[in-house]
Amino acid sequence: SAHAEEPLRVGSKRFTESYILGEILTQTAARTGPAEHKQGLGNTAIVLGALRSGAIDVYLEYLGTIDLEILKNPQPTSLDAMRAALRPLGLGVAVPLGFSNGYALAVRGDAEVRRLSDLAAHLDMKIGLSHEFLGRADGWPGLARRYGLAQHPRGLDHGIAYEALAQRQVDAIDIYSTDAKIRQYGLRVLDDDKQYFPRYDAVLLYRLDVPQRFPQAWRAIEQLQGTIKADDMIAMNAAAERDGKSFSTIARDWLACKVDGS
Ligand code: PBE
Repeated sequence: SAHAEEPLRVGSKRFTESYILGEILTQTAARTGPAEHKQGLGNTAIVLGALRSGAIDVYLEYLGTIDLEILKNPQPTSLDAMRAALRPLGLGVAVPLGFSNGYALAVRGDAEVRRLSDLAAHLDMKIGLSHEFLGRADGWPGLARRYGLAQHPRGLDHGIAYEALAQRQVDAIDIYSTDAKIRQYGLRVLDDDKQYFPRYDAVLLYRLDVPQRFPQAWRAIEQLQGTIKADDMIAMNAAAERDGKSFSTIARDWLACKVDGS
């Protein structure tokens, strides 16, 4: 059993939204006791490793990522199936926040293509993809197979992908559906006309002993269920990337109006 003063440790991945949600979880837990945010640990594999080793207790993950990338299921499964597969690892899924943040491919607003299947006939298009998407089972390899795409994408840091697209260094990029820059750059998100991508609902991935070790923090965190809609998340991502607000300020402002104000 934990020492009374041991902090609840929250992790996050290395992109805007993950930092913000890590702050929201940490600040929520901090109202009940010590809490610590280990920010921007790395990609999915690294944050998962930190969770499994006990270096962190909880982080915000996405259902499709749990299903296809973490559990390596070849096809999307059910939430019950995911829970059953995670239990032997000492992990659980809970508290859907109320939005999903999915992968898609996007092009400049004046491009000819509208659907992912249109890409097959445009071999001249240069595709730039975030490094994790390039290698993931639910990323490029499966997408290329499903749609018969023969392009050779290059790896791009997601932080500079929108600028590279605007500068015409590439003609298509992978986007996260709650990225504020989709609207800001007037991009067209290509229709996934062969339903390749699964749902990526935002949920907590946590060590199963957390509710017993941190009962008050856990009850506080449970109150976040269903409270963040996609437009809220897009606005928070914009506050960071467009307005340059700090992740902790964005989280504090959101908690002040959403939780205290309701
Ligand atoms: N994303 C988009 C994902 C999956 C879809 C970047 C939010 C992630 O696994 O982090």
